[in-house]
Amino acid sequence: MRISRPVAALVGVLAVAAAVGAGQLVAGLLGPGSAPLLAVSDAVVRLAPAWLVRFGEALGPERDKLVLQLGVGVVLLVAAAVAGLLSRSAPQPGVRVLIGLGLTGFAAVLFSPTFALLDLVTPLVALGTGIGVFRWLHGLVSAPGEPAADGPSRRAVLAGAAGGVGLAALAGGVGGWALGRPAVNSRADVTAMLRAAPVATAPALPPLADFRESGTPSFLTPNAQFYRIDVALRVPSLQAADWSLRLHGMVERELTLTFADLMSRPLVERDVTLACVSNPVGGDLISTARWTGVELRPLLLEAGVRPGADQLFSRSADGWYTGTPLDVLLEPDRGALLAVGMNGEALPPQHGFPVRMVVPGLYGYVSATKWVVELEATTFVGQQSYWLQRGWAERGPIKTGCRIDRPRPGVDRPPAGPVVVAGTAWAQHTGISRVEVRVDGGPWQEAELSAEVSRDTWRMWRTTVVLPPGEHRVEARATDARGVVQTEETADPLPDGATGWPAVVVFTG
Ligand SMILES: Nc1nc2c(c(=O)[nH]1)N[C@H]1C(S)=C(S)[C@@H](COP(=O)(O)O)O[C@H]1N2
Ligand SMILES: [Mo]
Repeated sequence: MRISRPVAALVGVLAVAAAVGAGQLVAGLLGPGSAPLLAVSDAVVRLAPAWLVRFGEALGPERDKLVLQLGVGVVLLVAAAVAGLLSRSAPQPGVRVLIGLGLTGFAAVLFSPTFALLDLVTPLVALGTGIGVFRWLHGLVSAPGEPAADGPSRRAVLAGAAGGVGLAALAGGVGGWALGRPAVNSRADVTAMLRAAPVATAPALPPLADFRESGTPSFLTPNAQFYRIDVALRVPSLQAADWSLRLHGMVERELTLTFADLMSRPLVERDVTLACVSNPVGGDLISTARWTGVELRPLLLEAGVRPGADQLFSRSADGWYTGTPLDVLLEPDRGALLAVGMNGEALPPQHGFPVRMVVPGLYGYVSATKWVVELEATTFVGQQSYWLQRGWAERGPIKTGCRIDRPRPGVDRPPAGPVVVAGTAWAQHTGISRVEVRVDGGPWQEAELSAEVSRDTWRMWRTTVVLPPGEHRVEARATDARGVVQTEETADPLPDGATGWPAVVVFTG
């Protein structure tokens, strides 16, 4: 008997839903790296052309990930319906489609950068569930003749089966999500450890570290507002107790550190402004935190980096990887950290719990590895980092820059007369010595600077300009502590960071 089209499609969709639900449940037990759906989305990110990934980054780290997962979900839904529709008479064609989908998930898990052998169980369970449910439902709806007169109608049997499978799939998905949730307790423990630990604390912030009342950001960015950039579709949920870091490669002595080893080393606190290379002029992919952590340089010295090594390659639990120039990390006063704390608490999951790298003066993409689990002394010739492979520069020193935070174009419409212009400026690891503002291409006027906290952090500025009624273009430029003025030449973020003087158009009236 031929199954009607809608019923056939429903059988396919239910079978795939059951497969995904089973996969999520097993992934919750075995680890997120084994979830086939996630692995497929992840593979899409890895194989996507650079322009697509950049576009994704422009959408914002949360939205692009959601869009990608939805896209994969829609493709899967269509494939599931097709599997059903091809099987209106016999189950075999649909089963073949399911096997195709299953193999895709299998391959994605197998070639995932975080692959472990046990992870293969998940796509196998998902595939087995999918085929089993498909065959069972198919048999149910294509059985010849009506069921016994006193039994439930075919429609009722089908509705019952559909509801049951749907609910089981949902329960599997929710169960897997709950099992795989980030290590909440472990974070609370680390926060408590940090509060009790002997930390060489950073000095208290001076009273005028920011000009918030004039519209600048706060000097320290609250963790919830700290910009976020990464390619992790699912935040790794490592427990601190399970974490370890291997330092190996071109070194005299390989080191392996557990979280307890790390915490037993001298802990320091350091204010550092992190910036993303893809931040456009005027953008907000820049934030500052008070990081607590262990100095990286003594660890490198202990391991004994061999001559010839010029890159410290770092890998994260989610399979991302980058390379940091070793000469920078080995500078006696660079102050690179393996950070465990951020503004007085354990790192938030999205910012690298339990351990990340922080290197003052370098863009995040070459230095700020979150969820770091491996460090390898190597050469730039020998290994290429994730973003280098996608066209970004090898070394990523942060370029001197500034941003105008007030007035906000299109939002603030100050009355003609004196208008406060305020913002932030940065030249990490060098420091800011001057910020100037000009109106409509007129003479530069020097702005007041906030108290300097450290040369590794941003510095706020403000000044008052007199604006006649009408439209005005306000520009700013920063000068670093060596006297070098930020370049006027405009450049795109790709390949090594945007440049140009920020400008806002203001209407007074
Ligand atoms: N594991 C991992 N670490 C990563 C990234 C990533 O994609 N994966 N992105 C880097 C980039 S490009 C930046 S700008 C910083 C951002 O750190 P944040 O999200 O804590 O602000 O993290 C870096 N560390
Ligand atoms: Mo970045």
